Amino acid sequence: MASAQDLESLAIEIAREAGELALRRRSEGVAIAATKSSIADIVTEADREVEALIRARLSAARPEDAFLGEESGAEGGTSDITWVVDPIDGTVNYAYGIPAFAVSVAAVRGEPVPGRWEALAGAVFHPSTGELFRAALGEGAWLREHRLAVNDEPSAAGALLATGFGYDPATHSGDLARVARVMPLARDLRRIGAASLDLAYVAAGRFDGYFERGLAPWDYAAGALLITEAGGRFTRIEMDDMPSRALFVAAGPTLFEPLLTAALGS
Ligand code: LIP
Repeated sequence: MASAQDLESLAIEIAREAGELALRRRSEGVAIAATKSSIADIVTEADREVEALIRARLSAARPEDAFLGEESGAEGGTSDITWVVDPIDGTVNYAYGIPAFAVSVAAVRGEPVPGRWEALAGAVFHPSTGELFRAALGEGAWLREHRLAVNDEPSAAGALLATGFGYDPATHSGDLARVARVMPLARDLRRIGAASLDLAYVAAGRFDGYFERGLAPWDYAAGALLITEAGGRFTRIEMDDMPSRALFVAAGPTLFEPLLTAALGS
């Protein structure tokens, strides 16, 4: 039975190799392969190639495990481990040449259903900076040899928050109303365009908090573990108007409840 640290080591190794491939393909020029949920929701040939590499490495190392990836979907396994993978998180940034994209690899235990699984290990690799954020359950979150900790001493100036918006224009008015409700808590707002990096930055204390609706499981599976292993709180709440487009909130213990209350609008 592999330990969480064994799974973390594999996630690190694969995320780094996958990220280096993504960076090489970016330098060679990026081709849009298709659109998905909307015309704005694109997939590049590199997304598909990088995910194929990750699947091949995982299948070779742990053939009994299940897989859930953004581009190739789900494949069952015979162990109780599922790998939840976003090969290039921040695909639009990647296509435009903005160096804010990451490879997110997580190993979860139990049902491969968001909210029901237990994350055991995760790695978020930012190829453009070489930063690799990693965590194993109960072993803390790390960047290189630096142990990560959320910022739990909000500034008198307010919180530095991050958010994102969905690909469906019909969701933007509700998302902007949420921003308006949250802004009284904030000194400023950042919108990187890659949830896994947003979450890694909350874990590292670079953001005080994060909120967004509509993330896919692969966007946050690794980042959520980084945050909880860095002393933060993370929640996924299904909203009445569209349960499939859950609200995600992450922050240090002090900011979490006020941020959640404002984001919910209750
Ligand atoms: C992206 C997320 C980002 C969100 C974007 C998109 P993708 O994931 O990481 O936070 O705001 O709309 O969902 O599509 O680049 O893998």
